[in-house]
Amino acid sequence: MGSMPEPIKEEFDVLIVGAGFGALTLLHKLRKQNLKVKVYERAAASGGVWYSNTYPGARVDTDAPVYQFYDKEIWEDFTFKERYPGQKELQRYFAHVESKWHLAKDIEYNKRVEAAKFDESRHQWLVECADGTEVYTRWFVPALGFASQPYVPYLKGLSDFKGQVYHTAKWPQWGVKLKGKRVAVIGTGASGIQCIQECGKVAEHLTIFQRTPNYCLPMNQGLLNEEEEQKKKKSGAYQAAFDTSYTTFTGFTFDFYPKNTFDETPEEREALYQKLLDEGGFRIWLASYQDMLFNPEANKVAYDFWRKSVLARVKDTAKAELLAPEKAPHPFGAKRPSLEQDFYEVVSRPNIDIVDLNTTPIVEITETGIRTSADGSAHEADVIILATGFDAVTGGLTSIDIQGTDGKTVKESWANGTRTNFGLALSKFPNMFLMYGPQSPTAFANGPTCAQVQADWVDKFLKMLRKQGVTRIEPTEAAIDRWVSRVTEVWDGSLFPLAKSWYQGANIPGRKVEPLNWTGGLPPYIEMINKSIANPELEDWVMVRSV
Ligand code: N01
Repeated sequence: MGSMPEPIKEEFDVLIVGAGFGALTLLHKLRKQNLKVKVYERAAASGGVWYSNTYPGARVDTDAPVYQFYDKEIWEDFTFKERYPGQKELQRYFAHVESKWHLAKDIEYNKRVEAAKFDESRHQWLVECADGTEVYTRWFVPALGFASQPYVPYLKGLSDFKGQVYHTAKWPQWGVKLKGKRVAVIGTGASGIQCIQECGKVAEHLTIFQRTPNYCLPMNQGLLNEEEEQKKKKSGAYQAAFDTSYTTFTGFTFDFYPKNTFDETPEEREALYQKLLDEGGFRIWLASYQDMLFNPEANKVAYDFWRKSVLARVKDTAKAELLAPEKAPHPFGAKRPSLEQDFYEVVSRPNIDIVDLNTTPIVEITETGIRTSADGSAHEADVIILATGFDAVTGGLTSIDIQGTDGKTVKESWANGTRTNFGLALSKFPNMFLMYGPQSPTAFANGPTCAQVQADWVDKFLKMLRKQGVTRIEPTEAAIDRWVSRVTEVWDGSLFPLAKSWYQGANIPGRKVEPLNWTGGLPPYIEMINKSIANPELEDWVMVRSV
């Protein structure tokens, strides 16, 4: 008997991996081009980070109205209840988007892409999923976000711990009871701060294991009134905010203050800082003096102001010195600050301890808690929360076995450094476009603004390529060299390299430290990516037209 014929594989024009902001807007746009588009999402619902990060207190750090899609069909009848919406509301929002744009029929959930290989004879990618599915697609779009690969550091004895252990990004959908428990939180990034702020209110005892203090900023949370918001929508205020977001450095509605720190008197500075702090959110970081992230002296003035505001709230001097040390551990804003509501009041409670891992590092996890170098016995805990972050920006992509035309995976290709053209495409990986990936504005831009910019670009580019009969395209090495140099040059001119942050992969032991984001601002980025495809010869690209 002959062998069974291979089953015929399904073919798509475009396969998008992940169902977050980038993927959904791209799916919606590309379907209008009559393309056969599919989204594969490993989780059970859309939302990306807003599906997986269900830890207590998870909420977005962008204030209304720009943390959403700018399509009127979506915003006209959905109004967020809070100025900074929480994770549950964002999940509801994603359900609203799916239903309005009728997306569900083109998304497969619980579908994990494991590998992809470019087939030169077909100019298509062969994509394999964990469930054994194999499909062909002409265009392949990993839209994995920058925080899809949780990072757990090596902690001796972790598997011996008899209590419960959770990473913030792998929190059970059904929740975890923390009330009355002894809780230990390792890590004080954005996830740790939000989690501590909530669980500190219910836990019997909370121990915070801090390596680097987070320069938390007041959120100035508030409820949104449906009637008021409707009025704003009708008056054009929403549309104006969306339009503004494309013109600012970071895709928010505010921009850097167009003066240098020492152009103003100490009194004027104090007044500006206070105003920005009172308005809340990232303003004191991203709407402050334009030299704050470039000039160390200017930065120190900003740090000292911030520190004073924290000391006024934390009366315990030992805790205050750990949370806002006299000597700044890194420049103000060179690591991502977290937004807080009452974090400093919560950590001031007597049932909360802060362990400084710089003076007393973790030695091991025992069956009942965490032992540091200073302890005879461990810090007893019922629950350990790992708020230890992500193999950020590149980790999602390098964890998939995506093989280029030279036989190397993305991970192997980037062993000596990340290389992309505009954070959108790679050499030797034809017909592959990234959304919200490395070397694009990603972590330095409001998420939805960046995602919509890049989805517009992919949409426009594919329209043009299809019109010209292009079936295979990849950026030139020269274009990539230029972009990597540009990304590095802009980064090196700032104070960002001085912080050991995930912005440059410094949080992963052994990882090459390099700028992972474009820090030159959204407007020039938009201009550059559009210019690179405006030229009919497409000199940044190598392409093949099929007859
Ligand atoms: O991760 P992080 P995150 N021993 O990498 C510590 C976005 N986000 O999940 O700073 C002890 O920032 C580490 O210490 P250090 C946002 O863009 C957004 O909190 O390296 N500690 C750090 O304190 C954010 O920036 C939102 O010294 C260890 C922490 O773990 C990004 O995601 C909410 C350690 C990790 O912090 C990542 O945030 C949440 C070790 N071995 C996240 N290893 C909102 O919009 C690491 N740490 C609200």
